[in-house]
Amino acid sequence: MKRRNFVSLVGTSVLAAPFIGVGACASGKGNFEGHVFPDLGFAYNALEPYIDARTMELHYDKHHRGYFTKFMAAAEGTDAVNLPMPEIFASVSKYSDSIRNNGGGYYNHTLFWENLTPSQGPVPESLRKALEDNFGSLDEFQETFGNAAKTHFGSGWAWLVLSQDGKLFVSSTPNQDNPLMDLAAEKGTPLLTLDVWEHAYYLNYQNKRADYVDAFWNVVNWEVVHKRLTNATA
Ligand code: MN3
Repeated sequence: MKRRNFVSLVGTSVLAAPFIGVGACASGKGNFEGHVFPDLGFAYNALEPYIDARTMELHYDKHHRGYFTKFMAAAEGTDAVNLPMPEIFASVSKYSDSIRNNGGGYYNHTLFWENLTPSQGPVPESLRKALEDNFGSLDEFQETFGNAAKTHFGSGWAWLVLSQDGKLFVSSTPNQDNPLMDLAAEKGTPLLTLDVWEHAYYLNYQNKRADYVDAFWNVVNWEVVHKRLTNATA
């Protein structure tokens, strides 16, 4: 069942959309195939013990779906209906707060599920080299990212980002903002993200966000991070 879900996920335009979206500056609108609520790609219990099934079910089927539904309602009657999310985010300050918040919630969770996997492989060599070049070592990158996730005040997201000038950096954003947004303090292409809203971990980890952040490294999909970097630099 897991395998079939995974195959269907990579085979659909739904999952391709965020990858296309990440490189939207180069690919333009031609690849846009509409806003779709994506498949999760693995069973709710697949990430246990690191992320528990109940949290995954609520997070995907209630929180993520809720953002998607509210975004679609907010987008109705505006040009956001026919624009890829990265293009909306590039001028998000011109849209309503609902498009910013719910569009961010829709898109950020899609990126987040994609960069999780129950069957983690090694860090691809060229990704490892990029992380070493920018952070000194893989360990130092993980420490920097982990600290951003652990110390971000309140609800938000931690990010590994590719800047316009080709450098990798770590940032965090409040609420459902992301580095693609014109109003983000530090802008670029997202390569890896971690949701640090309490709904992402509270059932299993309660107030211990740091334990959740440390556990995250066991389920990071390095292949996807590598693919996003490759697509963004192609
Ligand atoms: Mn969330």
